[in-house]
Amino acid sequence: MSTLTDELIDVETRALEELGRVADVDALEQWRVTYQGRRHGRLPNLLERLPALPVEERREAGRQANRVRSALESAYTERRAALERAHVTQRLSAEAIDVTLPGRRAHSGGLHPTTRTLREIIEAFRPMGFRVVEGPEVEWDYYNFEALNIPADHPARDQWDTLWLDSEDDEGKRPLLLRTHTSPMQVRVMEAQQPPVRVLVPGRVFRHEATDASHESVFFQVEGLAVDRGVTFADLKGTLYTFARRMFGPDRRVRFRCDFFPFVEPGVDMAIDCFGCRGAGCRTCGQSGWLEIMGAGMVHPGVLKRVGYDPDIYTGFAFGMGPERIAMLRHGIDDIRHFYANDLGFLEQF
Ligand code: YSA
Repeated sequence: MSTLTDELIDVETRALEELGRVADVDALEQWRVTYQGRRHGRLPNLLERLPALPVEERREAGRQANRVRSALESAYTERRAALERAHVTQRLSAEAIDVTLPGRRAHSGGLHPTTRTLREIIEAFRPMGFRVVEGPEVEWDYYNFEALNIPADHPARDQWDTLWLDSEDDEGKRPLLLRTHTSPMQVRVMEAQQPPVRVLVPGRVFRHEATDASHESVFFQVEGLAVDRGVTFADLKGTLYTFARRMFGPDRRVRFRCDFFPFVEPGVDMAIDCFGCRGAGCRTCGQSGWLEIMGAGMVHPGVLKRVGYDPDIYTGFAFGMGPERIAMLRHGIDDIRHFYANDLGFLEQF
C-alpha cells in the first residue's frame, strides 16, 4: 500500500507533466484549480490527511508536502511568466509595421482654375500699383445701376437681367439685388477715399440668364479702377497692353474698339489676337482673328461728380473682365459650365 509520501510524489510528477502541456492562460488556471485549488485541489486534499498520520510518518510526509507545494508554486509562477512573454511576442508580431512598404499617397487638393486665373490677373496688375479690395455680393440698386448712370428706365439695364431680393423701399421698389457686375465697387471705393485711386476688385456676380457654353448665371469678374489728376486714354491703353502681355505672352497684339457702357465715355472693348490662329481666323475666334477679353473706358464725368470728385481736376479709367472666359482661352476649355460642375476629372487637370 502506498504511503502519503508516495502519493505526494506521484501528484508532483503528474502536475509537472501536465504543466508542460499547458498552452495558454486559461489552461494554466484550470491546472492551478486542479492541483492547488483550496477546496478540492489534489495537493490540499492530500494535506488534509497529514494530521491523522502516526508521528514518524507525519514528519517525513510533512517535509515532502512542503517541498512539493513550493515546487508546484514556483513551476506555476515560471509557466505563467513564460506564457505572458509568449503572448506579448505574439501581439508584437501581429501588430508589426513593415517600414519598407511604400507609403500611401496623401490626396492633396489644388486651386480651382478660376482662383488660379484670378491670382494671375492680380499678379499682372500688382506691379503697376493696383491694390485688391472686395465688395458685397448683395448690393443696392443705387450702386449696381443708378450711380453708374443706369436709371430705372434705361435700356442698358436689359444687359444685366437681374436677380432681385425681397425688399421694398418707400416707393414700393425693390432696392436690393445680387450684383450683376463688379462695377458698383468703383462707386463704393471712390466714396470712401480721395484720389489717387488704383484698385482691383475680384468677385462673384449673378445674372438671371440661361446658361450655355459661354454663359454662366454665377461667375466671376475682375474690375479695375484708376483715378488721378491727368489720367488719359493713353494710360488706359498702356496699362491694359502691359497686362495682356504679362498674362498672355510677350508677342500678344491688342485691339481696342468702341463699345458702349453708360458709366464710361468713351467706352471700348479690348481684344487680343487669337491663340489658335494668330489672327488668321479660326473656330475659336469665330473667324475674326480676335478674342474679346474685357470692357473698359474713361470713367464718365457724371459718375465722378456723384461721388464728389471734380471731373475738371480728376480723370480715370476703368475696366472689367471675366476670369472664366480668360481661363477658357488660355487652356482651350470649350464649355464654361465645366468650371462649376464639380467634376474632379476636369478640375484635376489644373
Ligand atoms: C466695362 C467698362 C468699365 O469701365 C468697367 C467695367 C466694365 C464691364 C461691365 N461692368 C460688364 O459687366 N460688362 S460685360 O457684361 O460685358 O461683362 C464683362 C465680362 O464678364 C465679359 O467680357 C465676360 O468675360 C464676362 N461675362 C459676362 N457675362 C458672362 C460672363 N462670363 C460668364 N458668364 C456670363 N454670363
